[in-house]
Amino acid sequence: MKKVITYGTFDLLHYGHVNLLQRAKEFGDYLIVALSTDEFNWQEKQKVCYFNFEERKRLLEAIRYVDLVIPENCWEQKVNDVKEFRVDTFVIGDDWEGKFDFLKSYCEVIYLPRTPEISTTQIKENLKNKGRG
Ligand code: C2G
Repeated sequence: MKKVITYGTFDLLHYGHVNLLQRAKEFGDYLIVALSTDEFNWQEKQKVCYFNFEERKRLLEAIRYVDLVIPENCWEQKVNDVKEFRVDTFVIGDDWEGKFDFLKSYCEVIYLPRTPEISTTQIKENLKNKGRG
């Protein structure tokens, strides 16, 4: 069984996220998503999520490409995750190009093109503008 892992916040889940998960799954048979916890998001990414960890986990678990959701508590857990889950391939969007090349000593590292024109920030902006009448 070929295992793939990816990491992210996945808040206000949108089709850009689903595109990433669908393409990530194509690299193997089993896709693990390490989902950033609320604490990690705030402390390390200064992100305040609309949906909390449990709600975001529930949404991800409903996606056909996702086989397991685990918490992402810190930047440093990736090597342990790859070893513990015997991961073959690490996949993430190319906004992170090069940032995780250190994992190449442990698994294949793939950066996939992001889906253009969609982001959680964009969604929030659009909703705010709509609210302005
Ligand atoms: N993504 C994408 N296209 C978009 C938006 C997001 O392909 N339009 C991808 C990102 O590149 C990432 C995944 O969807 O691979 C999740 O995006 P975020 O939730 O924004 O993830 P991020 O905050 O970048 O967290 O340790 C790694 C971090 O946890 C990654």
